[in-house]
This record gives sequence, C-alpha cells and structure tokens, in this order.
Amino acid sequence: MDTTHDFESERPLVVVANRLPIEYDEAEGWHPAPGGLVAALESVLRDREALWIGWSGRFEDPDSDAEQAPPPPTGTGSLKLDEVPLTHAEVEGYYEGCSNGAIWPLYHDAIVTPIYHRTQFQAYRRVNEKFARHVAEVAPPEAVVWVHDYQLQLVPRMLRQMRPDLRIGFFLHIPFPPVEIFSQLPWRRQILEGLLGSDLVGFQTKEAALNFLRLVQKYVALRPGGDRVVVDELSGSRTVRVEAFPIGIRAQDFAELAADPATIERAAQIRADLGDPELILLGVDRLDYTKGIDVRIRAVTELFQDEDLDPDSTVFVQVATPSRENVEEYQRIRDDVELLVSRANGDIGKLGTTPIHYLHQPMRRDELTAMYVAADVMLVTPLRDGMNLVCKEYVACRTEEDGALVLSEFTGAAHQMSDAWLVNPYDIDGVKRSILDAAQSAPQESARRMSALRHGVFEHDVERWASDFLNRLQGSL
Ligand code: ADQ
Repeated sequence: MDTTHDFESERPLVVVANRLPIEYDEAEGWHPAPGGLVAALESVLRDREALWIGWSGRFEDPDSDAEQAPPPPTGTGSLKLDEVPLTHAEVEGYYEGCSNGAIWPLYHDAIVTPIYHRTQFQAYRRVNEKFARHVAEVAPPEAVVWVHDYQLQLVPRMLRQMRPDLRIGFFLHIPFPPVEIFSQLPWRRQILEGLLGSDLVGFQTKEAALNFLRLVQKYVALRPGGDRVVVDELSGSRTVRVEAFPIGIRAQDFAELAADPATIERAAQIRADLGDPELILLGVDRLDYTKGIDVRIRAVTELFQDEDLDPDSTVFVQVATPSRENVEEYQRIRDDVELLVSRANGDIGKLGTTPIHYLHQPMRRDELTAMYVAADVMLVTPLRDGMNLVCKEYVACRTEEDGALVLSEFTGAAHQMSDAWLVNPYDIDGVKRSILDAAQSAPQESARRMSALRHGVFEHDVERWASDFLNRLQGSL
C-alpha cells in the first residue's frame, strides 16, 4: 500500500509555531499571515484535525485600547487555533532581539553581524518555556507535537520534561550553519540540547542535518551513528533521528490557478500595463537582507547600462512584502533597495519608461499567480535561504513549460533544481551572464529545463513533505 501521502494517525496532532497562521489589521480584520512557514503548513493542515498553537500578534499588556485587536477566531474548519499571549517586553527580547537579531543572521551565514544580548536570551528561554507549558497543558495524551522553527529551539527538551508521553518532532525552516559559524553562539549547548529533546529533528537539506550532527558530537559529547543520536536520560536511553525533509508547495493549486482564464487575462493585462515589453523579469520576496534583492537590482541595472538589456523593451518588477519592520537591519535593507531602484530609474529611465517597477506591499495569491504567469524570467538570488518557495511557485505556474528560472546556489531549493540557471549571488558578473542566458535561451532549451523543474516540484510537494515527516515521526516508514 502506498502510504507516502497519508499521515492520518490515531494520535492527535498539535502544531507549535511562533505565529498563528493569521494576523490582524484594521482594514482587513483577521486574515492569513504572510511568509513561507505559514504558506506551507496552512495548506497541509487546512483539512486536518489538528490544533495549531502560536502567538497571534496580540499583546498581553496592550498600550491602549486602540492597539489591541479583537480575539482571534478559534479555528478554521477542522484546524483549531490556540493563542499564546506575549507581552511587549517578551516580543522585544525573544522575537525581535534573540530570534531575529542573533539567531536569524547567524544561521544565514552571519551575512549581517548577529548581536548577542544575554538578557534577550533570557527572554528567549522564558518565552520558550511559556510555549512549552502551554502545550503541556493542552496537548491530548500521547499526542504528536510538531514544533517549528528557530524561535522555539528550546521547546522540545522542556516539553519532554513536562510531558514524556508526547511524541515530539522539530522542523527548522531556515539553514543550519556549519560548525565554524554556529560555534559563535554563546548559548550553543543549550540550543543543541533543546533540539535533542525531540524524537525527530528535520532540516531542509542534508548539509544542514550533517552540520547539526557534527555540532552534537563537538559540544554535547554524543557520538552520532549515521542519522541517529542516542541520548541517555534518567528514564533510560532514547534515540533521536536527524534527517532532511525538503519542503515543497501545493503545486497543483498553483497550476490550477495559473491555468484559470481569469488569471491568464490578468497576466495579459499586467503585460499591457507595463507597456507591452518583450521581456518581463520578476522578483518576489519578503523584504529581507538574506534574499539578495540588492544583488539582482545591481545586476539588472548594469545590464541596462551595458546595453545588454534594452529599457524600451524590458521591464524588471520587484515585489517586496514588508517584513520585521521593527528590526533595524530591515529598515536599512529597505532604504538600500529603494535607493538602488530610484537611482537606476533616474539613470536609465526616460519619460514614460520605468525600467524597474518596485512594489513594497503584500500581494493577494491570485494577483501573485498572474505575475508568475506574466514573467518571462524569474530572479531568485538569496545569499542564503533554507529552501525558498517562490522559485517553486513560479515553476508550478508555468503550465506551458516556458519561462526561465535564475536561482541562487545558496538556497535549499538549488539542491533539487539543478535545471535552473544556477548562480553564485556574490558574483555579479556571473549573475548578469545567467540572466542574459536565461532570457535569450532557445525555446526548446527553456522547455527542457522547465519540464524537468516542474516534474520535481510536483513530485516533492508540500503534502509529501508533511507526510514524510509525520510518518517518520510516528515510526511508520
Ligand atoms: P520565507 O523566508 O518567508 O520562508 P519563502 O520560502 O520564499 O521565504 O516564502 C515566501 C512566501 O511568501 C511564498 O509563499 C511567497 O509566495 C509569499 N510572498 C512573498 N512575497 C509576497 C508578496 N509580496 N505578497 C504575497 N505573498 C508573498 C521561510 C524560510 C524559507 C523556507 C520557508 C518554508 O526562510 O527558506 O522556504 O520558510 O520552509
């Protein structure tokens, strides 16, 4: 029997993530939150019996009535939502400070210097304990608990101590760095031990899993055997499995939406609105310094300046979702990107011609899909990325098997997508060459590459990722 896409189990499922899959603003009320983790998980859990525990974005100590949103809905269909309230000080220390000021940059190769504050780590530990305690209180007996991402790395061990009956899995959505980089972390041993509280630790790539195993050997003095680590505890010894589970997307949904006549019409309208260019280049990202948005703006600008691309017949559209706007480095990258765009348009543009279109706003799923359908070349150039879902979404939307993907080698996705035009984002000349090659490649060559890419994206979709992880966690594979 083929059980690969089936993870129904006797045991109840509890998902724990920093955020619930919804957020609040005055205009829209409660609506789906942006970002890769939510996009991936929400689509898998939408139709399952499961409980999702996370912060809603509401404060336990609101500054004013105006700041406080109404309570979030308690569920969407069979997926139930359960809020962990946080204070302003907790959000500042645990989320903006330790998670996004220290761990996020460190795990992305320290592209931006991580800032380590002891008080912020104390907040991180306290909030991880708050999450663990909340889960321990509400998780049904013998539940499968799936903990997500870098904000909650101490939860597995804390939870195991509180509730040894639970089966605990952890998945890291971002990269896990090599020994030389991770070793900087003042709290490296606590983090490794925190993760070892799981029965299964999952990463996006084999490299990340190997990095973790090496670090366990070095700092926790345990000798891994293959992908297993045996941990001795008072209650006896326990085996932790460490493996790669590359995340995917709901490919079929994207393909269906892309083939919808309304989407095709909207894509044609987008092309017309852009002045009917021969070539549309597209970038879509959260506005984050890891995504290499500046890299591709520089490369495209130089191609215009070198006259390899003609601004009369080429348009580059960059869509950037606002992200982590309270963190200083994110304000800086926004300024950098906006300066680069306006400088390029000032230098290259003419009256009535804007070579680079920049939208700093979230986009609805149907509009985003129309953008993917309209774009001839997709530019995905992160300096480091755990996986990157945007490149997979683009490929899923190319139902005619045309279009081309320029993809950074330093994404998890590059390990599965060798038929893309792979680039080293630190090599601007190389990026420029690949953009031109992708734009000018013969239709048969583009079709061959796109067909191979599509095969991979449909084969390794998000359902398969979730079922592989959960089946392994439940010991049935
Ligand atoms: P992210 O860093 O958020 O995810 P990514 O994987 O590219 O990055 O996912 C972004 C998601 O947000 C995509 O689904 C995309 O469609 C959506 N999005 C981006 N810009 C948007 C816009 N302007 N409007 C609307 N939607 C937009 C983290 C890790 C990644 C990993 C994922 C999943 O950093 O490496 O792939 O989790 O594990």
